[in-house]
Amino acid sequence: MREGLHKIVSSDETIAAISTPLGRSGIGVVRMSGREAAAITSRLFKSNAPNSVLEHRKAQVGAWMSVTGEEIDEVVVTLFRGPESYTGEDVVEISGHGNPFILSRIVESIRIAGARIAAPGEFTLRSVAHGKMDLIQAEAVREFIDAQTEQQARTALRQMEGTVSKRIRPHKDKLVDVIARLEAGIDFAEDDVDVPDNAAVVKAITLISAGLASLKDTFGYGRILAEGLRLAILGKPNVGKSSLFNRLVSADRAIVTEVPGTTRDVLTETVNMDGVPLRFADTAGVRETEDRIESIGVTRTGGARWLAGA
Ligand SMILES: Nc1nc2c(ncn2[C@@H]2O[C@H](COP(=O)(O)OP(=O)(O)O)[C@@H](O)[C@H]2O)c(=O)[nH]1
Ligand SMILES: [Mg+2]
Repeated sequence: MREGLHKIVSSDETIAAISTPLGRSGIGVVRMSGREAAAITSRLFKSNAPNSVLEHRKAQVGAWMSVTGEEIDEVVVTLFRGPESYTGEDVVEISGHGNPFILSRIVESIRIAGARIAAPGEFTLRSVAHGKMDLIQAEAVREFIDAQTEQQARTALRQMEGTVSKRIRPHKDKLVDVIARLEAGIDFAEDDVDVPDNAAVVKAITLISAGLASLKDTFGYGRILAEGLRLAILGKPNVGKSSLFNRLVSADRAIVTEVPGTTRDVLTETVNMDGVPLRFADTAGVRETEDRIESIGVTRTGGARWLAGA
């Protein structure tokens, strides 16, 4: 797989992108990765310290210039020499001021100097291609960034650090071993090589399969933790759905009255329950109605059933 990814990732190209959200903040980071990263930095960055050279993991303060020699921002630049970097290639992190317009100008200067704009997830893709992390860990990076609760963050962090990969590896190694034995059996069928007997192969696969099944059992919980649960409150009108919803989300979100058919839209609210994000949906309830607006709500309640995965 790694060989395959290597083909997708052309290491000839140096990529750059803004790595922090597009908003105003104290600092904003532009990241650049690839063969030309250090050379482009030497060309566009003027360190405040005279005669300074770019060094692995050493932060330097200075001016980031446009290709025409105009100062764009005062920045801190850090070089990470491959393979000791996020992507495994030379990486330069440029911390400028958190202004999207300024950061875009920095990226543009890098592009003119020979890099191209990175596609979403491309830094992580390169990291996988260069064996810095596997796909399971790459997925965890996204989950970690998306985490909304402490529990989610903790789980994603463990996965990012390779806990899940370590649990899968033994199964994979055993499978590769079976494949190797089978292929040897085919390649040397006519020679006098010890060919594994079918019973032994079946036994090995059965064992692997059982191991994978128990691993799969932990997947459901992991997925709930990562994605949260969606839960719709369904029932006849005026039975107290909205009251229950308000209690569950600890807010006066839905209007409660003694008049049946008060709720007409699907209301949703997410609460953190022991680290699992629970998304509750209050619905119009299920009934035949003459009221045009309520009937739209009732139709949406049908949609909410799907939302709850029921
Ligand atoms: N007696 C009693 N009334 C309730 C209870 N929960 C809600 N109600 C009342 O029932 C009426 C309908 O409640 P609501 O939450 O709007 O029901 P929904 O139509 O299912 O959303 C309101 O007048 C509430 O005050 C309960 O547990 N006991
Ligand atoms: Mg209601």
